[in-house]
Amino acid sequence: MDIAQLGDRVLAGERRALARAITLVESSRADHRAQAAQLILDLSRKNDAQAIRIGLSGTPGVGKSTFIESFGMMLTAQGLRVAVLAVDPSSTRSGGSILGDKTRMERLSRDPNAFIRPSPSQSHLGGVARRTREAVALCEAAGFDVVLIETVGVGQSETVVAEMSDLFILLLAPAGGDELQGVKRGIMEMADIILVNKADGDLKSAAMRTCADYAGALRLLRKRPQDPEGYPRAMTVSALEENGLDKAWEDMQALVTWRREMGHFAGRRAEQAQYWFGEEVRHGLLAQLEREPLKGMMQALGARVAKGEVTPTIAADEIMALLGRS
Ligand SMILES: Nc1nc2c(ncn2[C@@H]2O[C@H](COP(=O)(O)OP(=O)(O)OP(=O)(O)O)[C@@H](O)[C@H]2O)c(=O)[nH]1
Ligand SMILES: [Mg+2]
Repeated sequence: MDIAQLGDRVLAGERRALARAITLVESSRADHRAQAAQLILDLSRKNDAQAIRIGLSGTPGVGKSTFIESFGMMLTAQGLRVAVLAVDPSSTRSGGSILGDKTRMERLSRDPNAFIRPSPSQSHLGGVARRTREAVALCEAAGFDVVLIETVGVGQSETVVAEMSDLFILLLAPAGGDELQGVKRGIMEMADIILVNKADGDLKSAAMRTCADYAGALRLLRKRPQDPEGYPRAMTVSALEENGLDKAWEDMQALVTWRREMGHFAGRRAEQAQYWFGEEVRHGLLAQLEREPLKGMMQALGARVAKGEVTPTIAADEIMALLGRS
């Protein structure tokens, strides 16, 4: 495969080249990894277009797919090009994976200004995440104005998506009671905008109450340097009736503009690059333990530890010494 040529076609915004490039970065074959790394490097040198990367998280059924379809259609109607990617924490999750969802996002998937890419099926979140991050960079190089990265909110996936996004949006459903739906504090602290969805019909007043509760909770959080006055904020939307989406987009743009002017936008991307560097190193070290010769040595030393012939600490030091040398 001619990597330089593939890169040029991605830069020209060719969808088939983009799809092919994403397949390349998703491959775990060593030769593909090397080509993918070259491709990403080439593109990072040649491309200076910046998309707004929007991470979107929410529990199953909250309306992520419906929101992405409505919100995406609104953006393409404004002449913007929209890419949709997903980070799936598990390959076996029930409910709609974004692939099954292509049917649900029927209008958007037929829109020539939209590009929808299902999540790579892999059980290891870290592996999927690293590749999705590269897929984001590819979409950006292909000239998409907005890249939406969806994740269902379980485990570590929100953190991973927040680390590849300029904006992190939390989608919530109207709560029955007055409890804060058990959204973890750590997740709240990552959110730039909370959208309480389904603010329509019978659910409207519950949505408004829930929104007020979350607005209150957000005000209690420690102020972050990357936020202007009034952010992070909570608002109601109806993905189904397409209400409040224009306002949500306006607020997202205002936040991005402010962060760009204040240097937080570039600053955050720089921090994220460091985060992913650390992740790659950690992942690489762990991968060494799964390969020979270290794999066999781990087993042999493990057996000796079990028999009491060597202490866990000294055995671990032996492995660490080998890692240092390899
Ligand atoms: N009333 C109302 N229902 C909605 C709204 N948005 C989504 N729904 C409904 O909620 C259900 C779940 O919507 P989805 O968009 O599939 O939710 P999701 O978050 O993608 O769900 P998973 O993919 O399973 O995680 C569907 O029956 C939607 O029609 C809304 O704004 N108002
Ligand atoms: Mg869905």
